[in-house]
Amino acid sequence: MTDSQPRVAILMGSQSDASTMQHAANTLDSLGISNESRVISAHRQAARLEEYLGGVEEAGVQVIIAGAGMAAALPGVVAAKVRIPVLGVPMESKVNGLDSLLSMVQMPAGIPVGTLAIGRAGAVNAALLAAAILALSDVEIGKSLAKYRRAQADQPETPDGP
Ligand code: RP5
Repeated sequence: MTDSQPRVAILMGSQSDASTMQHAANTLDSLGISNESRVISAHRQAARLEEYLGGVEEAGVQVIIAGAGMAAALPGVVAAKVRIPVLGVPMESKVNGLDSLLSMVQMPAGIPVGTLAIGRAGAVNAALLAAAILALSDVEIGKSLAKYRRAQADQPETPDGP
């Protein structure tokens, strides 16, 4: 979902991260939370990232979700530049994503990144955590989140497959 004032920004280091990070966008969409996605590498497009982050808080973004693989520097670099919460999603890259996870989670004290699980689970949960943060001051998002949790709890007990 994109509109003129997204509340959550989803950043990723490469087009190759897009299929994983789409799960974050889909989850935010299902909760009715406006979001925008941008591919901006911390290494390859450092100047573009700095320019984007310079205006992102004033534009109304309240949480940033950043996905990256390999050196996985993007969430940490983003967190160094903004005051709003930054949630990191490690991509399944070279060593099943363990390299990305360990890189991302090892932030020095003072600049936090809320690092989630590797891959799809992390992308979905980053969106749900962003929703929970926004729900602290937005009753409607709180209701959407409660509905999502109820639907999950009401899933059938019987397996679909053979
Ligand atoms: C990281 O390097 C990106 O986040 C991506 O996960 C990884 C590989 O990027 P590509 O070489 O596929 O563009 O910066």
